[in-house]
Amino acid sequence: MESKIIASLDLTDESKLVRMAEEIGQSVFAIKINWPTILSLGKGIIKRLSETSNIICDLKIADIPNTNRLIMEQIATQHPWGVIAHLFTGKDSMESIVKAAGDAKVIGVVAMSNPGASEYLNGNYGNLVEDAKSLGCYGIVAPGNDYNLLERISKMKGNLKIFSPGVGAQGGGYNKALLSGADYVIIGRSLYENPDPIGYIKSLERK
Ligand code: BMP
Repeated sequence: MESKIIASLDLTDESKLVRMAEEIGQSVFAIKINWPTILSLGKGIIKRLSETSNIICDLKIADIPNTNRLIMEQIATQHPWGVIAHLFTGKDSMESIVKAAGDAKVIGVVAMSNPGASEYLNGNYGNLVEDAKSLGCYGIVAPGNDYNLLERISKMKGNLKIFSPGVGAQGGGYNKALLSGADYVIIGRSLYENPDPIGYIKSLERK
């Protein structure tokens, strides 16, 4: 069965990152990389890691349409499997990303896993999910450590896939996130800091 785990390899040391990607890349659905990795190693790391797994670039793009297009065009040259962008900047900003994404799947953020996300962002998930559907997103990001919110979001997701971080280091549980509606679970520190990452992946999938 295809894995539902996305390994968030938030590493800045190239040899450590490549070693880990080679070790786990075929055992997970995808590897997600974020700003620290791309700032440290350059965008060429996207293509390099694509030899090991599907790569999702977590850039949380959140600017005016023209700047979003310029960012997306740079990333599209590396042909990642997917890219994460914000939806809160409005429909025009997301439209511009989807248009420039080429083959990359666009995943929009509708709610986040950190405690402060409840101050401004998470109350607006309803509008953001509707925008993700109508603007051609492939999926959405919703927290895997807030089961109640995740369930509410999953009831309105339509054909969108839900990608859920917040599992492991941020307190969420792998099975609980899946039972609450996640299609894929994003796991960072508890996986890449584990001395036996493959054993950890297997232990999650066995439960
Ligand atoms: P960790 O499992 O180590 O907490 O990492 C989670 C990863 O998911 C990080 O790369 C973080 O930036 C990202 N993330 C998150 O934690 N919460 C969100 O709401 C959205 C994210 O992209």
